[in-house]
Amino acid sequence: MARSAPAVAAVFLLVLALLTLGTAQGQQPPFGQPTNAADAVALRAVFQRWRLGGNAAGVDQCPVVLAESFAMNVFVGCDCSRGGECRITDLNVTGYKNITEIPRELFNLTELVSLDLSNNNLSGSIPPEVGNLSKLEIWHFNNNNLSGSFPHELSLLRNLQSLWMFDNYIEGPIPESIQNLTNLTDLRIYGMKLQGPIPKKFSTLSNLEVLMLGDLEGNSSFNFIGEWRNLSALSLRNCGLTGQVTPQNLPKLKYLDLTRNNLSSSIEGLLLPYKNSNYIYVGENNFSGRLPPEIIQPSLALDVSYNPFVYGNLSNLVGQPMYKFLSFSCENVTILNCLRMKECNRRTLTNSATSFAINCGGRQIDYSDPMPTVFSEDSTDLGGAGFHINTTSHWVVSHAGSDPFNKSTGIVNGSNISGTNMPELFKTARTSTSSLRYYVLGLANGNYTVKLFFAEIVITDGPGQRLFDIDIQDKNIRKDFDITKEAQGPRIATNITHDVIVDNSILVIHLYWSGRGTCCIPYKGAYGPLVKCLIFSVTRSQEPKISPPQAPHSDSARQDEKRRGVIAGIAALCIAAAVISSSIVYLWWKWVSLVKRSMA
Ligand SMILES: *[C@@H]1O[C@H](CO)[C@@H](O)[C@H](O)[C@H]1NC(C)=O
Ligand SMILES: *[C@@H]1O[C@H](CO)[C@@H](O)[C@H](O)[C@H]1NC(C)=O
Ligand SMILES: *[C@@H]1O[C@H](CO)[C@@H](O)[C@H](O)[C@H]1NC(C)=O
Ligand SMILES: *[C@@H]1O[C@H](CO)[C@@H](O)[C@H](O)[C@H]1NC(C)=O
Ligand SMILES: *[C@@H]1O[C@H](CO)[C@@H](O)[C@H](O)[C@H]1NC(C)=O
Ligand SMILES: *[C@@H]1O[C@H](CO)[C@@H](O)[C@H](O)[C@H]1NC(C)=O
Ligand SMILES: *[C@@H]1O[C@H](CO)[C@@H](O)[C@H](O)[C@H]1NC(C)=O
Ligand SMILES: *[C@@H]1O[C@H](CO)[C@@H](O)[C@H](O)[C@H]1NC(C)=O
Ligand SMILES: *[C@@H]1O[C@H](CO)[C@@H](O)[C@H](O)[C@H]1NC(C)=O
Ligand SMILES: *[C@@H]1O[C@H](CO)[C@@H](O)[C@H](O)[C@H]1NC(C)=O
Ligand SMILES: *[C@@H]1O[C@H](CO)[C@@H](O)[C@H](O)[C@H]1NC(C)=O
Ligand SMILES: CC(=O)N[C@H]1CO[C@H](CO)[C@@H](O)[C@@H]1O
Repeated sequence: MARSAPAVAAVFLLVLALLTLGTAQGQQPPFGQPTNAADAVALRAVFQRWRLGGNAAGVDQCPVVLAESFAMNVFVGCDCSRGGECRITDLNVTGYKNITEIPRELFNLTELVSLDLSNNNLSGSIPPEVGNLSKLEIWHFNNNNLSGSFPHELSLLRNLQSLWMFDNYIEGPIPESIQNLTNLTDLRIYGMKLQGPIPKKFSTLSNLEVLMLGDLEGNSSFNFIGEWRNLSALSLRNCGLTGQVTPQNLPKLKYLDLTRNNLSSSIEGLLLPYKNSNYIYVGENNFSGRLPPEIIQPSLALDVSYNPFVYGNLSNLVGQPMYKFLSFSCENVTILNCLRMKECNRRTLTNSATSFAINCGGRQIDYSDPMPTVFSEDSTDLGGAGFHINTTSHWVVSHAGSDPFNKSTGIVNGSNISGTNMPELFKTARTSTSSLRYYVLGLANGNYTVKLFFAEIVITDGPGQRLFDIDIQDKNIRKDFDITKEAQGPRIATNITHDVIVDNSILVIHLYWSGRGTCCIPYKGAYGPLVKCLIFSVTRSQEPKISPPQAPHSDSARQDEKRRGVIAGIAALCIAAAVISSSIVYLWWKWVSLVKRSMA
């Protein structure tokens, strides 16, 4: 193939940069050593199919490195240690949304040890020829559009150590044959359409360090955990797990996420063995019993919320610094007692604010236009799990979640937001890698219009994608919501409107991650929901009927029960990883009704 001098020079410079950075393989070839002819033919064919023509120039001489942006990368690495020619051992092509197929020629590169095709737009099913790549140790194809059933040929890849296949559309059962991959240290399968049960034989994967399974249909029981001495992160969110959790010997466990399953057993028995962990998320299950006080310590982010039978005493913790690490249902009486907000249900309409707003992740801002509104401050760092209560305005923000591999403060900044006449509000945001809930308490019962405002200020460049779900009043209103798509670009404000009925004086808005969207672009943990503003107002209904809020000691036990159920989980609901970045919650509350009332 003819090559122009500038192309050679460019490749040379890139190679130099790579060598200088020392990011490549241990066995760096001396520059200019030829690539094995068959490998070169195969790779050139692959690059032609992907129209990565510029890079094909370097195919005969390894390595090839091209970074078009921080997330769009092409890298070819070689092993030249055997007999003068280089075999291609590494291939990374990531971040190309115009790459939609896996060329068959790729499977001629049988010496591949590491193959990273994540964050492209690959579709169709995984070709059976993948079984030819028997030397693979790393195979990442997460964040694509692959479908079909779980590739059985995977079990031929006996040397696999790291397998990332999350966020695709692969369906069907998880095959038992994964048990054959005994060298696996890092297995991540979630955000797809797979069915449980999780094969019991997973327990034989004794080298696991990271296991992340999630979003499975059907039920699984907790019987696949082995003697995983090196396991540091275990995430089994939304896996349909039922029954008891049997205590396991996982001495290195630092991160445990069992959110949104149906597990029952004593919370004490579950937590105590892991009291030296850093993150424990076990919300939305059926655990029971007393929360052991010794587990509550500043080094642990804990979420035990929405476990109706768990109880403990929170009141002595409110106001303590450590309480920001907690996220759990309070004493089963009612959390309002613990939060000293008993009176909020008794608020009368005349005491109510005429408008109500929150500036998520930011300071208080007063607006007079388009309508007079004070955006309440919401800048508390909620750590890995926590909640903030505004007792004067009667709202609560609750967050649970953290990326196992990346700490984040939960608050991010952005700038240059267009499409809004309130750009000031879009400068900050609250983030959470799992779930974020906003509660507004003491509302007059009636029909409300909720308006949610968004703008993507984190994933503003390149191929990263944020997808999250939105529930209002426990009802899902959006699945895989994509702000950038909705707004037709990053840094552009958008909004959605939804009508709800408030019948127990509480409005709950829940934003959560359900396993989809990129995990690591532009940085690890940059996934999950993001919200700018919420506006509440009574609907445009002709004559909104405002019923007085229930008194706390209502005769209606059922009503009380319902309220307790909702409030008790006040702090967490860590359903999934929610990055609420750049969020402003703008609660415009009862404005219409009050205007109507005062006019009447
Ligand atoms: C791939 O390998 C097969 C034989 O194993 C060969 O027939 C074919 O030409 C190769 N294709 C490329 C593009 O290398
Ligand atoms: C994908 O985009 C890159 C530029 O970013 C371009 O070089 C390549 O030719 C495109 N590939 C396809 C298949 O269109
Ligand atoms: C290639 O991909 C592997 C697996 O994701 C990664 O560990 C490695 O750092 C990447 N190499 C380069 C040079 O991008
Ligand atoms: C991914 O590929 C499909 C075709 O398979 C195309 O319709 C879609 O627009 C592509 N996605 C992106 C983000 O480019
Ligand atoms: C996934 O691929 C299908 C075609 O197989 C296409 O219609 C769809 O748009 C793709 N989805 C995305 C998100 O690119
Ligand atoms: C697994 O890892 C061990 C030690 O690194 C290695 O000797 C072995 O070849 C690998 N492959 C299989 C299939 O066990
Ligand atoms: C792989 O695991 C299955 C059980 O799921 C077993 O029947 C099969 O013999 C194993 N294959 C190999 C090659 O060991
Ligand atoms: C809280 O629940 C536990 C167990 O269900 C029960 O024993 C206890 O009496 C309850 N406490 C209160 C104050 O209701
Ligand atoms: C609660 O919100 C009001 C504005 O609505 C604000 O003035 C007050 O400082 C907030 N309180 C706390 C504790 O954040
Ligand atoms: C909400 O979005 C619509 C377009 O979808 C826009 O016309 C409207 O001005 C937005 N509302 C606010 C208050 O920004
Ligand atoms: C609230 O909405 C429901 C159904 O959406 C309707 O039946 C009811 O009349 C509405 N109430 C008011 C006060 O507008
Ligand atoms: C050389 C080699 O192993 N080729 C195999 C690649 O995979 C296909 C499909 O599984 C097989 O048919 C080939 O024999």
